[in-house]
Amino acid sequence: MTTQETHIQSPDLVFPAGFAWGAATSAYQIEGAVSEDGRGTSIWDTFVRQPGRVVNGEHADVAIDHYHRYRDDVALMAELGLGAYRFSVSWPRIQPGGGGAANAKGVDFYSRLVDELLAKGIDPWVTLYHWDLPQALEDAGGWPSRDTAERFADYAALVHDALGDRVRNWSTVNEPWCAAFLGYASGEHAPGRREPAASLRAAHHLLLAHGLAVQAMRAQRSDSRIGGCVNLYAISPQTGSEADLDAARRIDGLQNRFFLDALLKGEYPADVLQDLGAMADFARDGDLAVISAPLDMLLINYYSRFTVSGVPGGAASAAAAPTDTGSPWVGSEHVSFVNAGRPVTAMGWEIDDSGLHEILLRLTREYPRIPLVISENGAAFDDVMTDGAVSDPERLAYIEAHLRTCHAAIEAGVPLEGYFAWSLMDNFEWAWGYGKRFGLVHVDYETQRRVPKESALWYADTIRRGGLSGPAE
Ligand code: IFM
Repeated sequence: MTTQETHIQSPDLVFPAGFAWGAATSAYQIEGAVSEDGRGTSIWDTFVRQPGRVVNGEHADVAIDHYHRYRDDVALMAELGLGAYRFSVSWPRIQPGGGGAANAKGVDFYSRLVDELLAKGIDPWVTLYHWDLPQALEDAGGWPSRDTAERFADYAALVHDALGDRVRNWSTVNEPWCAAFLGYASGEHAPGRREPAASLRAAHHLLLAHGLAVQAMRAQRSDSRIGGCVNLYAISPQTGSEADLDAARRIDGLQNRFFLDALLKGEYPADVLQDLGAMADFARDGDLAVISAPLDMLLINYYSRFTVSGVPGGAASAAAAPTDTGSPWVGSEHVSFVNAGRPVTAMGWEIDDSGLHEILLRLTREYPRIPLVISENGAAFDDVMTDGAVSDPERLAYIEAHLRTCHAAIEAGVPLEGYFAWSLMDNFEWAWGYGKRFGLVHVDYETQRRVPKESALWYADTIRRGGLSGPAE
């Protein structure tokens, strides 16, 4: 691998010492080996086999074979100079049937991965749930069932017990919004259900699962740093009209405040509960106290801004628009998503780093102060391999712009402690299959060959220098 070592200069925009420079992945998207070493079936194994669920009927039985290639992958991370690597543990590898004792071989895989990372000086950041619910738990009701939250706490304790001696940084549930509303309202993700009231119960139980897991892990040891992980969007009304402002309030309510207020304030937003009416029957006394137990950090996944209109049928932007299978924004059927004309990624997501700035400042203004980490940020583009190399200036520019924004936010007093690019390597992009490439590292899905893209080399250089060149935003 060639790096740009010869061009190293002191950066103009220096990040604080100790800033975590990382990249992220998740188990189902990269591991493959779905039937090995006692792994059970997850809802994604089931979902991908249902006709029409995933583009081209693709699945992740092999994915990018990380389960077998993890040593090489860690060596690649070390070559890139990553300080931290965020990965998720597959629940059905640890508890194949969703309960009971840990599957020793499943635990052993993550234990070896952690050791390999530590041996290379890379800090392992573990996510406990990135959407691969054991199918047995879905069969018993899935996330709309309260029992799933209790089961999650047992699972979290097993993983934390096995790895807590070597892993300091933990997050519980990745993007509960997606797991609840794409999984149970629009049906775009596993398990593919389209039941609005159930999706709200799922959202609450995912948050409760987070809180119960935090309790269980804290009872085991006090030196773990534990965070919740939310996917936040900047939301703009298309105009200042009352209808558009109300649309923005609704989408901000379900996308951002529902999760932030529960985690950081111990309450659900009153206006959202009012919008939901009779469907807002999911919480029991005491749940919100469990959900809002103090955290060591908040992990934020940021990709884009939504511009919304209160006029139904406005010009919908391809990616942001609810699909024809139902709206993931439960109870917001009078909202339309508007293409604001910004450049878009291959997902059709508008590129807007100012949205990240807005979110970071809003968090420090409207919520109790807590260390923040960007746990995912990145972009899919239609990469082309030419003469064994991938030039991806759009991805590089995307990441650079968002890192500049991170720096500006830190300068403005935001306690931002790390940045994880999504994703380390090209992988299985859920219902989109393999067609959407988010990786810093290109993967040839036929040969499994990994080749760092230009953005990866640039990121490696940035990490080595500890910052960026050029004027602050
Ligand atoms: O690939 C996903 C990831 O699993 C969760 N956050 C968004 C990414 C891009 O869609």
